[in-house]
Amino acid sequence: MSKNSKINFNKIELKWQKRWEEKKIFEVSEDSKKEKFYVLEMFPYPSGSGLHIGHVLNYTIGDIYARFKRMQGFNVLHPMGYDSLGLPAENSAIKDKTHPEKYTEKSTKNFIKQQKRIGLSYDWSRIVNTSKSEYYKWDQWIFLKMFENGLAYRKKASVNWCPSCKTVLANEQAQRGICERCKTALEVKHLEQWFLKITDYAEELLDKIDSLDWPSRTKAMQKNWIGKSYGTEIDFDVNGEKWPIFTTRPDTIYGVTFMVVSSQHPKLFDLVTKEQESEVRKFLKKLRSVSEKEFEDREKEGVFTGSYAINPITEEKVPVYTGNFVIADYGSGMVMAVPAHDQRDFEFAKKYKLSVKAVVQYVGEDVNQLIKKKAYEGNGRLINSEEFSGLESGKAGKKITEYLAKKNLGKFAFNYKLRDWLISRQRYWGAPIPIVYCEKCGIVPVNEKDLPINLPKDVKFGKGNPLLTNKKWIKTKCPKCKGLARRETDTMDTFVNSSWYFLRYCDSKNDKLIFDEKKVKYWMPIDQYIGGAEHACMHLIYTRFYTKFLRDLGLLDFDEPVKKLFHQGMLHGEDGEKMSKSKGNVIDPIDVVNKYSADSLRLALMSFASPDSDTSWDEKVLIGNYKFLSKIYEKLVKSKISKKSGARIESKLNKIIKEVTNDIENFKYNLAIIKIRELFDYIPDEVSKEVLEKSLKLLHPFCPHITEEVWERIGNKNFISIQKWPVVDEKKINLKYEKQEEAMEKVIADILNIKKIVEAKGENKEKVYVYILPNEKDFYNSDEIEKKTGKKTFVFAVNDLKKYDPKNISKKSKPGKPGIYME
Ligand code: ANZ
Ligand code: ZN
Repeated sequence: MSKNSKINFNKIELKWQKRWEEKKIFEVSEDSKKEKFYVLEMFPYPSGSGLHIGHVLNYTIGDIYARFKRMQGFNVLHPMGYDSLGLPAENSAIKDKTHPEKYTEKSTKNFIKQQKRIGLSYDWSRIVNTSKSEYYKWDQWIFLKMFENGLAYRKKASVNWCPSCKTVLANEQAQRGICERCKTALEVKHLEQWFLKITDYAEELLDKIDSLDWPSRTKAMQKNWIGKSYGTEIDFDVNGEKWPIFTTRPDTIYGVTFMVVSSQHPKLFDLVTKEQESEVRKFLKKLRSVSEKEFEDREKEGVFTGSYAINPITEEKVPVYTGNFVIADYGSGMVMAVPAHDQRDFEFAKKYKLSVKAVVQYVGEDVNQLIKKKAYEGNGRLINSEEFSGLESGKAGKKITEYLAKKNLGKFAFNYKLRDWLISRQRYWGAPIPIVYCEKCGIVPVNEKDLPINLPKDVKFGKGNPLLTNKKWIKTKCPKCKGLARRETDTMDTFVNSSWYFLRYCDSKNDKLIFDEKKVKYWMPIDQYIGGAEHACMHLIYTRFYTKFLRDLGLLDFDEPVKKLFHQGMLHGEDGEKMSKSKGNVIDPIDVVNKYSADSLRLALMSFASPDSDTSWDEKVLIGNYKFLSKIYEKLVKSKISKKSGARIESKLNKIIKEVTNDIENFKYNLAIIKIRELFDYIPDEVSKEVLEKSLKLLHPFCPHITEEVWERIGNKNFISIQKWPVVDEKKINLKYEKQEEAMEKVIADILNIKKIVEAKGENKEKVYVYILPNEKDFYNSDEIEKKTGKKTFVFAVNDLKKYDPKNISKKSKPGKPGIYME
């Protein structure tokens, strides 16, 4: 707090936070007479270290929007919750030697306290907490519904297995083939895992993207993630078995010189001959598990399987290799390699001395020269392709496909990159998968009435999945035959929880149903969702998948959960670097609140830059905003209330109401703040209550506490938080005033410039003469120029016969640019 300030912001802020809470003014219920508006910020994982500045940025952006919409008369749903299941909580708890439940309870409490301290206008009665069984019961319920509909299934999958932790890791926890926790090299294992069949919705997920009012980059990323590609499926014969091979370049079929099957393919060993077996095994052992993204970067390696494939069009026999760059579950997991026209195949061929045969001619240069160095991946006219030679690539591809189709050896096909969602985790802190294994009946879903399957409290952490050590919990009865059965010990990926939490907010306390359909119908879809761009793919695709599934169950009457989406920018440290403890540039929001105020912090965060751009923390901006708030607080509580306001302030106020309304609507908060500050600077000491109140309302979404306080001090009983947003009165906007102001600003700037030049020459001039065109007479006011420049000022019209103009400067006056003379 600055030394000479007498304002106790902390006291004011705590007072209003308490009153908002006592009067429950942000709690809402369905009201058919009022239009609803659902504002949502992505809910946090409550870590033990409390709110960081990125959280506060996210919540403040949302809170300003929620307050704005509320004042505009909407019935605003603005809820908050905690994504408290998951691996980070489990790991932190292990590190702190506590139970994940204790750890998350404590962290959540702290989060709530800190969020309240920022002045966020949440309906706190609707809190959702994913680690409570009241919540994850419904995760399990959705799983059962998906199981019933064939959308949850078990299948063998190649997974990242840590031999030391004895668990499967998600790709994110398995960077570069090393376990994130114990740094052991990972193995690839084929294990039975649970999947959700998101691919059933691939087409709709792709199709509806264009209709969303979302940032275009995010939409492009989702399209890419789903990744529909069109091509041809060509049947190759391998050991008498048909392998449909997916290719986007059927025009290159005459250039196939070998095949590569994924080294993670479940049917790999069907292809490996006795002679090659030990070499293949040696190769597999050497391979480390990597996430799919890293496929692109690493060296292409492989080994001969011993088998050959027959090209259906040339009837040529080509060797089948197994390689590390082919994805097991894309297409058929085997590629026809065309090293002359595919760079990956080219590198592989060079390494293993396989032949390269050009079949597409480059325009201009000889393709055979070109492919000495690298593959030619472009289009061109076909060569070495029998009857198809001479055709252009695109046309040739079509012709070749049609030819194969006629002979029943191939067909047009498409593929999605999108894979089914692997949701099983061999970890404790997640929702147990509601399945039991019975020796007689096999895989049996738990009965709906037996939900929730609670996580047992009594478990041992350390090695492997802690659920495996609780023998009492594992032992259960088969729901079908009542015989002895064993519980599934896998838990669900945490992304399951965040895929539908926004629906639960609409009816968070319902203990009979996942939610009341009527309530969800009233509040959904989310009108404005706010969160980080890093969630563009997984979270934001899963929410769309869950919505479509629940719609198909008949529970929802809309297709898309999020109408509008906004991504906040990244806030860096004052040095422009990413905030991190090691760099010592971390800003703790609660420190800032204690030292300055929540209102100053909120205003500063929105002043640095447009909320969607990356920016850096700036202490000077914070202090500037703090001083501004101190100044206006003192000015406003002391201001004299007059009956009427002048036309000038009315004009300015209405112009700014119009602009700020627009700016907030479009998240141009930084621009809105500049205008609001200008308005407050302009407010005279004596002002009408109406002007004062409207100005306060404009500032309110940004600085809710200080505006409540002034609102009360000028004699209002009710909260400013629930007042009506000011509406522009266009009639009162007088553009002449704006022009005048602009003209004055310009002439003052010109005078100050001349003054500088004159002083630089060591001269000193006391008087200023300004010569203006007669029709601009009202624009210039000598008193004000004098006040701002400190020079005695005389303003003359150029046609004034009595003007003082020894140097004939008035001749130079132009519209908007008066002549200036100093002496
Ligand atoms: C022959 C060929 C020749 C290809 C050529 C490309 C260029 P998209 O769908 O855009 O990713 N492919 C097929 N299955 C694969 C798998 N399981 N793992 C890795 N790569 C696979 O690209 C499809 C192309 O990727 C296919 O077209 C195939 O290589 C390869 F000059 O077939 B192409
Ligand atoms: Zn049974």
